[in-house]
Amino acid sequence: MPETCNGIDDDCNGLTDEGLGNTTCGIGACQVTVPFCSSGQVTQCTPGQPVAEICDGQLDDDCDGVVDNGCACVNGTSQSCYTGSRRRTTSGPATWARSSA
Ligand SMILES: [Ca+2]
Ligand SMILES: [Ca+2]
Ligand SMILES: [Ca+2]
Repeated sequence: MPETCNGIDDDCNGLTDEGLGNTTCGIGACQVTVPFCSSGQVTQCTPGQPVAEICDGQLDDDCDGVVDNGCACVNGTSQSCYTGSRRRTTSGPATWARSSA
């Protein structure tokens, strides 16, 4: 029998609930990875609590999928600082271009 999360060595290879992988939930700084199975039970994955965005150039602290949204521009960061209309070019590398409209 294939291994399932039940606390039993279903496939009789001497290991119990092995190879079932992990569960990941949440986004940004709230992302949590837990073992899929723990003590014979499927683990509930609870995302971390969002906090106010911190302008650290790295983490999506408030977990809305955007890093450092609402932060002022800082030299050396890759955040888009252009506040006018913008569009993504439809071919070539992913670059932002000033809209002609
Ligand atoms: Ca097994
Ligand atoms: Ca941040
Ligand atoms: Ca954010």
